Amino acid sequence: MTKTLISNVNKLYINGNWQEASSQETIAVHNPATGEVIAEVASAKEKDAELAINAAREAFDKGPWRHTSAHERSELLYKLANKIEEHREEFARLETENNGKTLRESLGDIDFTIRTFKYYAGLATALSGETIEADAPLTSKIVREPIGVCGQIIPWNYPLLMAAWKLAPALAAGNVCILKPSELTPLTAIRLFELIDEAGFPPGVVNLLVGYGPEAGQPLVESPLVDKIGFTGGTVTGKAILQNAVGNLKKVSLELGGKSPNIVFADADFETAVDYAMFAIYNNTGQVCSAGSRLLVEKSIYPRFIEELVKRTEKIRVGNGFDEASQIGPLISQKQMEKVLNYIKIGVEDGAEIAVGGTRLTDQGREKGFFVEPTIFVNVDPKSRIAQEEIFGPVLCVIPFENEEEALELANGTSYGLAAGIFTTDGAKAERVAKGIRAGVTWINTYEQNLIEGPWGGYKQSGLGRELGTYGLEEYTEVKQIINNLKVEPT
Ligand code: TXE
Repeated sequence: MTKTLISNVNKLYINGNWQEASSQETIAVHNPATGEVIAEVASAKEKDAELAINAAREAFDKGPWRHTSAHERSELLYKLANKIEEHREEFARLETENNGKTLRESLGDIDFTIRTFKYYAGLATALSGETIEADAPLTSKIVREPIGVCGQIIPWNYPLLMAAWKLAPALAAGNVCILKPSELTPLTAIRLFELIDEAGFPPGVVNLLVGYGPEAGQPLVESPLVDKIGFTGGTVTGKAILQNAVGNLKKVSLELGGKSPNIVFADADFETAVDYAMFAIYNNTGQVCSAGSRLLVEKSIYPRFIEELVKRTEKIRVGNGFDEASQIGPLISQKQMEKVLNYIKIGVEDGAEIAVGGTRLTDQGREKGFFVEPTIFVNVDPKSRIAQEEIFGPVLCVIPFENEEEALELANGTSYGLAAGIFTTDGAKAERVAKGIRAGVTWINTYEQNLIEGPWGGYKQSGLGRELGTYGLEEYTEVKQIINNLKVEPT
C-alpha cells in the first residue's frame, strides 16, 4: 500500500525539492502488527541537515515568508488542512499500517490534525501586541515576531498529529521549519509534505529530514543557525537535547514523558470512573505521554473497582489495527515491546502482583507483531520502579489511598507532572484536588479529552513550555518592545 501511496517515500524535502539522502542510505520501516518491512525511507545525516538548515535560514532571512501577511499564511494553512481532509481515509490507513494503532484511533488523529491546521490558520491573523503608557514624549509598543528557523523533532506515538502540533503554530507565526519525524513512523509525514508541496509553500519554508535522532536530529539541535527546537519524546532524549542546545542558548520547548495519576474517590460515578480508567491506560496501547498509568483508588471501593477493571480488561481484543474487532493494537517496535515486558518482570520482582495480563501475545496471527496483553498490577509499592517510571505500554498500577490528603501526596509523588484525572461527584473537592496537583493538565470526571484551544504541557520533568491554544502560538514568537521618542522631528 505504502509504495503506491507515496511517490517520494525514500526522499527528503529540502528547499522545495524532493531529494535522496546524500549518503544514499535508507532505513527499513516496519508494520508493528506483522513485523513486515513496508518501506525503505531516506536516512538523512549531518550533511543533509546542513542543506536543510541553510535552505531554511535563507528562506527566513531573505525570503518572503516572514513578510507575508498573516492572511496569506492563513490561506496556505487552510489550503493544507483541506488537502489533508480530502485524503483523510488514506492518511488513516497509512498511520495504522506504520504505527499499528486501530483505524478508529488513526481516524481520530487525522481529524485532530485537520482541526489543528485550521485552528492555527485562523489564529495566524489573531496575533496582536500591546502598548504601554510611557511618559511623553515616549511611546512603547510591544510586538510579537517569529523566532526564525525552528527544528521540530517528533515521536512515533502520534506521527501525523505531532507534526501538526509543531508545524501549524510555527508557520502561523511566520517561522520556517525543519521537521524530523521518528525514524519508526515517517510515512504520514512524508505524505504530508507531498501535500505541503502541492499547497505551494515557498521553497525553504517547510523542510523534511527523515533519519535517526543522533544523525538527523542532533545537528539541528547543535546548529547555531537554528533558533528554536520544539521536541516531543522521551525524557532521556529531552534532557540530551537541552544539553546539546546549550552551546548557543537557542530556545527549546520540550513535551516529555509522564506517570500521570488518575484519582478515583469513593463518591465518584462508578461507571464513568471505570470507563475512563480503562481509556486512560489502554488508549493508543498505553503509548501516550499523558496516560493515566497510576490509578489511585479510595480504599472503600478499591476491591470492587479492581474486580470491574479486571473483568473488562480480560475482554479487550488485542490485534491488528485493520481488523475491526481489535480494540487495541501492538506496541510500536520490538524494542518498545521488550521495554514493556521488562517492566512487567521488574514489577513482579519488586513484589507487585499481576491481577490480569502480563505476557506477550503470539497466537491468532499475532506471531510476528509486538502485542502485549493489557496488564494490571495491584499491591504496588508507590515508590517502586513500575509506579515511578514511564512504561509507555498497556500496564496499569493500581494503588489504594485512605483520604484526600494521601491521594494528593501519592499523586504528586513522582518526578513527572504532565496530567492527572480526578473522579468525584463533590465539586468543591474536585477543585481543591485539581489545584493541589502539580501537573499541566487536570481532568475532572473525564480523561484524555484534549482541546486544541487550551494549553498542553508539563510541570517538573514532563517538559518545558506549552503547546496548543494561544500559548502554543506564543511559544513560536519573540517579544519585541519598540520605544519611540516622539520629540524628535524630521530635520
Ligand atoms: O523516543 P525518543 P524513543 C518515551 C517512552 C518511550 C521512550 C523511548 O517512555 O519508551 O520515550 O522512546 C529523536 N537528538 N516517549 O527512544 O528517543 C528520535 O529520532 C535529536 C514518550 O523512541 O525520545 C525521534 O524523532 N533527536 C513520548 C524523537 O527524538 C533525537 C513519545 C523521539 O524519540 C535524538 C515517545 C538526539 N540525540 C517516547 N535521539 C511522549 N512524550 O509522548 C533521538 N531523537
